[in-house]
Amino acid sequence: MFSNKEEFKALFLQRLEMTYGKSFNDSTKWDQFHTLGSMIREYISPDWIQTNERYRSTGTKQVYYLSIEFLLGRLLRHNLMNIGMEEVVSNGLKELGIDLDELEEVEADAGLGNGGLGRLAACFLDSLASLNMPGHGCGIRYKHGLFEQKIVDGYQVELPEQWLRHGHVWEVRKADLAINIPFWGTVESYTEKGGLRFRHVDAEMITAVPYDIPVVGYNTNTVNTLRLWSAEPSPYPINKDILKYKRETESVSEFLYPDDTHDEGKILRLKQQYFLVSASIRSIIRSYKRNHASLLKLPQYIGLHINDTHPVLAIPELMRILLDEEKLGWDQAWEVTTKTISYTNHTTLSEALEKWPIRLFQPLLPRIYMIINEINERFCKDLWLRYPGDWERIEAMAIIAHGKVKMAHLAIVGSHSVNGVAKIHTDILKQREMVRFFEISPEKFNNKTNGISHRRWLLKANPRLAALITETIGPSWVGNPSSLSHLGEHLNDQSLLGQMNAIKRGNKESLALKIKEKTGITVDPASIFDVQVKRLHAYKRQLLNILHIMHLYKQIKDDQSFNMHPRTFIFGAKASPGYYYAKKIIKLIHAVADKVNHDPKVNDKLKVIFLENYRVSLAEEIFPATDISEQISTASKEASGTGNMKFMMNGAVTLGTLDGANIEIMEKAGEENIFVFGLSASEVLNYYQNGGYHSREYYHLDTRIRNVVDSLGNGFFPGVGDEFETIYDSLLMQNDQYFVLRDFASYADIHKQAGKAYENEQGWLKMSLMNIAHSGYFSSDRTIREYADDIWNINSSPGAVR
Ligand code: 26V
Repeated sequence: MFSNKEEFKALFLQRLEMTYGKSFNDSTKWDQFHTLGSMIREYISPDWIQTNERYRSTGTKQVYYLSIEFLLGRLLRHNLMNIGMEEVVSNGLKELGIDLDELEEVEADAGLGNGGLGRLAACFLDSLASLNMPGHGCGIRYKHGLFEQKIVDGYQVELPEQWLRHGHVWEVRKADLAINIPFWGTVESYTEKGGLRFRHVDAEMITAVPYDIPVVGYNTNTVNTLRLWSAEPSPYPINKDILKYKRETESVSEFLYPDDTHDEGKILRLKQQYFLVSASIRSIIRSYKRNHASLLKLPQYIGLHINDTHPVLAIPELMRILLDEEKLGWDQAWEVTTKTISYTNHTTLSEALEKWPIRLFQPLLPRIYMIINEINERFCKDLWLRYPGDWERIEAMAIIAHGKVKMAHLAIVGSHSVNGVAKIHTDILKQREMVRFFEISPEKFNNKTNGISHRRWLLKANPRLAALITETIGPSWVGNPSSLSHLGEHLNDQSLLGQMNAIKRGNKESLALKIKEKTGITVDPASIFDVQVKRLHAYKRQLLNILHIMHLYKQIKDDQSFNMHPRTFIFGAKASPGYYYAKKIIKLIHAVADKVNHDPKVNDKLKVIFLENYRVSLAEEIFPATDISEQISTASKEASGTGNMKFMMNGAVTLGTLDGANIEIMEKAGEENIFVFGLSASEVLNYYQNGGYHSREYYHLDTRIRNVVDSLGNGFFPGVGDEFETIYDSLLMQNDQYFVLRDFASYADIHKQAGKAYENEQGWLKMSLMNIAHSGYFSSDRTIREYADDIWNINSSPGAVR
């Protein structure tokens, strides 16, 4: 291929002209990006082949991470960095008059996820490959990733996302490895060697075609695989309206998270889930059988990890293969299955726990339903032996009850490991949400606090800070992020603090330019950049943030002597298309922004920015430019959060509740380096259990609260009428179920403290430094090592260092 700048340039020019049949001068940015991407993919290929060969020849155990979401973002710069060719390529391109930064912008984000869960999967793949661990991803190649958000007149409008419009340069289609997946039809029984057997007949087939994406480790020649399945019509003849069949088939991999508020959407979502697991497991077993005679040893060589309950049909699907195809008995099949499968829970919110109506499930997946039914009956029988007569308990724990299949129960019963994603989350699972399951199998439950790739979120996203860190403590932190702690030894190094300050200022200036370009609004890089970026959800309480901004606005207007360090509040958030309340909050943020940003009386103190279409590539520009990280979910509700870790690693100081991983951030960074406010999780859970909260009391007793809440409907926002009535009602009529008013006063107080702290520049920089220094724990490398040691039992299988 190429090993230096000159070779790179020559090959690049030759490739470009050969592929596109035009001269370099006539080429577009897209031609150039595609040429470069395909060169890098080919560069990676020999290592990809060798990695697979290495895993095969050593017979090492391999793990497959099954996930309905992978939020990869862009891959060009990431891959260049990981293969150590960033400088060669960047310099070579420069000599051709191409700016790599600009070329990078051509790549569409692979946005195959909603938020934290999907991005976690992407960080895990990065860590697995970088740690030379045999771990691969299995997902769906959605034609349209998460919708593109446009804001029109303050309202969110969703447009279909088009990441595949120009093709995806990193993928390799493997049509010869396609697999047919059966849906509908019936189950037939027959006897064989005296035993009763079952087969699924008259099914409608959907063909799953794999597209493989190489997952390149950092500074190693390990290249794992992310296999994404695309749904295509089956080539077999069928007695059906062919166009209708084609449409129905292709719809399976058309959209990420189709609207499932109606039956048709629910069926589609269930189809996606079975499509993913069935294609993945059939292909995994197919390659396993090339090297192994018996499926009984499967757990010794294969681990299947299910990322939340979406891929939980892996359990009955593996059972089906072992029973119907491999002809094992139930007990053997069950032992193999449970030893192979492990499960991560990512939420305790009851509305997010999947339950599928039998009336939809059974006709779509008749054999799978039968197997779940059998699992349920055997499980309930065991419970009966353990708790004779305790119907109430058995009903509550059953996998099938009240006409529904409870996917979380199936996941716990059918796997050998159940983990939460932060200490407090796992404790809540063990002590409350899943306490009855914990009682019968305590050994299954464990915690794996989430992590993020420090390579993507610090080394790549914030190269100047990364370089300063390396200059200060040496380069070992890249391979071993916990050694970032050595930064703590430089707490009094004025020059270091000064440089950190300059880097943050530079990053804020870049973001300010972006804000100007996107919104037309000028923000002052000397102001505090106070940021809340994440999905819009009531429990994440963007409402608390915006109500507090309204309060600040009123204070500045009403009180001439009021003084505060100027602030720029920045939001980024997508609301689920059918989530009416969340969309109202987006509108409210825009109404406040409109009022504040156009009021010259407050403008030297306050600006409110909403950055539309929040996604991975935008996040990479925001985290390095943030001073204050808003992590303000109602305590007990956010399982972990991972944005909180990205901010911390980039030197932002958390302002948050004691929820999710914020608690561990506080433990690591030190109480003096984080701003904590609000109810604790146990206080919240206590209110839910015993009552005692009356939001109206807070409204009546606190004039600040009354003022802002009244502003939602009293003409404060001209021309909006009763636009915000739903929000007003949620706070006062529905007793504010996320404790926004309850936490308002302490939130306002902590903001005052944070503002004051910021004015002490040295003090602030030290807080920032301590956050970076203790962020190494939150590298996904640490998380993945824990999964590898405690759950998967896999080892590092190193090739050579690049
Ligand atoms: C999904 C839904 C869907 C229906 C309506 C309400 C609702 C509420 C929450 C969810 C979340 C589903 C699972 C999930 O994405 N969990 C996130 O996982 C992250 C990675 O572990 C973690 O950092 C976040 O705290 C957690 O919310």
